[in-house]
Amino acid sequence: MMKASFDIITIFPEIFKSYLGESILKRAIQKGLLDVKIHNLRDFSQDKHKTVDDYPYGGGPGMVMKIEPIYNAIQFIKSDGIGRFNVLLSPQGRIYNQRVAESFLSKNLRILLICGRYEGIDERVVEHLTDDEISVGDYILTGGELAALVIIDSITRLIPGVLGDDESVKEDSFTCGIFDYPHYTRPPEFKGIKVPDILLSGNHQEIKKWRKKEALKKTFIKRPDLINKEDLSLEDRKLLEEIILDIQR
Ligand code: 4FV
Repeated sequence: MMKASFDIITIFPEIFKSYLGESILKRAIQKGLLDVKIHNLRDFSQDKHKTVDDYPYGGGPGMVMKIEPIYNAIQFIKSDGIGRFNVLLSPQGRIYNQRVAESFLSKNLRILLICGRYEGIDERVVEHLTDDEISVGDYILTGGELAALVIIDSITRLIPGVLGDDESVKEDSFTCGIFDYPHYTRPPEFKGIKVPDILLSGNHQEIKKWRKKEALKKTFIKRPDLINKEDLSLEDRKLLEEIILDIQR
């Protein structure tokens, strides 16, 4: 049985309890498909004030996360003899996407997520205690905890048995390199806006074709950078040419 396992180093363990205590991730934990151990970094500080940050050498604004508590936390976590893949969440990391999520899952790694806070983290953590540095986007958060939840969520949902219907993953946006097809549900008409007739036709072959074309069209319009023509089948390349002609009309 495939399982996602994470250790999290954070100074705000409570942040994780609500998100992991609801819905799909809660059920994944109950089913034994997800395991998350949360470690409060302050428990690994050696001074009586539980200090985890300090002033930056060389001056400058803000505080810097100290290396010793992080080192102590990693040593404690690894003392169970199970190897960890240490991931630092940082805006300077490689950009996280579906491919990275799939790659982490395929390697069946027990991932240790280090959540930064403050102005930054002692560079020696990056250089000597980190196997990978990941950014969830080119913007600055107040802490790495949200980034850690993004990684946990996006990897866990790929595990068979986590989502109600495992077919969903196969049709996800990005899984096939292009966006998912448009979705509709009742009512068939809302304030004069109708659901596309094809979806009410019951003609599953035509519906499949329509969905493929719409997915390709949406991707071409919104994120043409995601389309790599070399990866498209001959049929899809023809479909794309049809779409481009339709748009140009
Ligand atoms: C971030 C990101 C991020 C930087 C200062 C936490 C913050 C604070 N993490 N992807 N973008 N982290 O902005 O992962 O330490």
